[in-house]
Amino acid sequence: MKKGLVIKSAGNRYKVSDEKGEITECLIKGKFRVQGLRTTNPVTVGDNVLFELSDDGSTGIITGIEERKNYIIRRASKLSSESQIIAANIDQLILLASITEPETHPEFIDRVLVTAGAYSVPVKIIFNKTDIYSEGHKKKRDYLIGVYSNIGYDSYSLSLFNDADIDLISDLVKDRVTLLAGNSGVGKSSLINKIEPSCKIKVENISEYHKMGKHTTTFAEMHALSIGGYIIDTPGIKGFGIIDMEKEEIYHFFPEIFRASDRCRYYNCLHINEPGCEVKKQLEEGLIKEFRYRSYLKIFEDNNSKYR
Ligand SMILES: Nc1nc2c(ncn2[C@@H]2O[C@H](COP(=O)(O)OP(=O)(O)OP(=O)(O)O)[C@@H](O)[C@H]2O)c(=O)[nH]1
Ligand SMILES: [Mg+2]
Ligand SMILES: [Zn+2]
Repeated sequence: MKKGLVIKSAGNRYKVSDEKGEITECLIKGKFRVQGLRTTNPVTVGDNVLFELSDDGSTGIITGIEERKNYIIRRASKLSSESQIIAANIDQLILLASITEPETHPEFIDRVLVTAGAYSVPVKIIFNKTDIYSEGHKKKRDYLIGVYSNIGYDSYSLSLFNDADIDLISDLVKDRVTLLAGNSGVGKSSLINKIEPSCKIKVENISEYHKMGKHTTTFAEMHALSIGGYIIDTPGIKGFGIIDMEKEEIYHFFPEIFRASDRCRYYNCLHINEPGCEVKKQLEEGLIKEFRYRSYLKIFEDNNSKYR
């Protein structure tokens, strides 16, 4: 019996790295269900597992999984109630975003923030590709960074094509397990290649992305960093949805709405159209931003209709 860390999952095959960093291709024995979750993948990247080597030592079978510190999941598909665990045992999530090529919609950012908040994973937001920003793009970036910083999220702006900016990223990821998220084409794989040039992850030219991005990365994969730590590259997360969240809970993960909710007239105010709602008041005063409130409503409505 050996102990290892799952560094890649593709279908029912897993790559497991042992203490020495030796990698074994593993399958799972039987069916095991973890923590009563209905998931399409019982084992995920970042899991600490027990495995047995085959007689010739070339492959392995995963026989057990250690309790997770945390994990992030998404719905397996729009129609399915099953979920897919993206990664486990994460120290932080870095949300890579861009104002252009491709644009990251604030609602996408907010969904990621809510999901990470719900699973107690700290988030940092990085706007990438500043080298191609117009003055208008820069204004928009400054606005968003202002809003998100005020709420309490560490937010940065850089270009992966600028070497000095790579040092900043190294500082952020060193000695930590980082889940890298962001819509397709923002530069997640490029970022890992910059920090760990030996990785050579496939990166597609942006012109090939047909505007919306085409998901060059299809499975989550964990990369060991020589500076210490790991980065998990994920497919440009679509349907990064919030699963199993009560609708009364959603605003808890919009920190500025949560703070305001203290002063709503009703303790169970959902900030939709209740009288004496402090959130609505702060919205009118511009203290809470329209786009954030819209994201809240969207997630609230989705949660009401599709999710349950
Ligand atoms: N101009 C500019 N282009 C960048 C920058 N960073 C990455 N790119 C380009 O953006 C394109 C997409 O990069 P990827 O690293 O494949 O993006 P990804 O986020 O991994 O995409 P998926 O795997 O589809 O989720 C590539 O052509 C990169 O060269 C940057 O700072 N500036
Ligand atoms: Mg990629
Ligand atoms: Zn309210």
